[in-house]
Amino acid sequence: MINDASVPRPPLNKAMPRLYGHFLCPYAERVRLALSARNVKFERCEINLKDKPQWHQEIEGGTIPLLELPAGEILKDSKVLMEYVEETYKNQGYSTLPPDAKLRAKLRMSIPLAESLFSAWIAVLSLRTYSEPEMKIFNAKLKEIESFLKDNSITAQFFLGTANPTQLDIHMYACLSRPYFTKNSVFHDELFKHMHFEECERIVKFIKAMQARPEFQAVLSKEITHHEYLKEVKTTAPGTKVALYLPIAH
Ligand SMILES: N[C@@H](CCC(=O)N[C@@H](CS)C(=O)NCC(=O)O)C(=O)O
Repeated sequence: MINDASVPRPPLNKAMPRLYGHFLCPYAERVRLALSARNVKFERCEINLKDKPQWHQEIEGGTIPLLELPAGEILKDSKVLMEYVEETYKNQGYSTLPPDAKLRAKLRMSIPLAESLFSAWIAVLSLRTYSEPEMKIFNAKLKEIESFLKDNSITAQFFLGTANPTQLDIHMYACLSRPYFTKNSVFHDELFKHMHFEECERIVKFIKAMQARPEFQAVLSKEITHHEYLKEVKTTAPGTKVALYLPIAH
């Protein structure tokens, strides 16, 4: 845990890869899920993005997630890292890519849909309070994703109808869970009540299915952490960004 700027860089872990991230970061969570799908043992190193050490700022501009390999190379960017994990640990866990090339193309074509929902959510949260135009855009995206699930998933659980989650599920989860975490949070009345999750039973089922996967239990971002963060966000001015801080409940 890198709680503040004074913490020195930990020595290289020669036994396993180390993932620099943060409990709340949706990009780091994607990588943790991809590693867990492939049953990879890795070390977690959570960094306080509000008070970054110099050494972290010097690696790839102080972003997360970063994957430090046992030989010392550092890889960055969640999509790149997910692909790296998929290709490097072929013989363990399960693949997060469907075997059919057309389905893989569809998966890659559909990631922007998850990202557009996330952007719509950031616009909603940044206002701190209900605003019809932003919420309309968010709910339209939610509906589009619900229709995608209806049209593509026979099991009505994962996005491409697969038995195990794919990279699309991982992207979708990271983007859908954040707005869903406003349920029972300080933004419940202000925001959650205006989100049309009650009309999106497939999405809710999907979120719960991801949260129930045994291989993800140790690495999923927790509700308690999001609720604490949202409390902090509520005390700040609209439009300001609250850096992912430490320590935080987890
Ligand atoms: N494209 C990058 C985006 C990663 C990203 O935006 N990470 C945020 C944290 S969630 C970050 O490092 N922000 C730098 C900061 O807050 O100082 C990826 O997919 O990994």
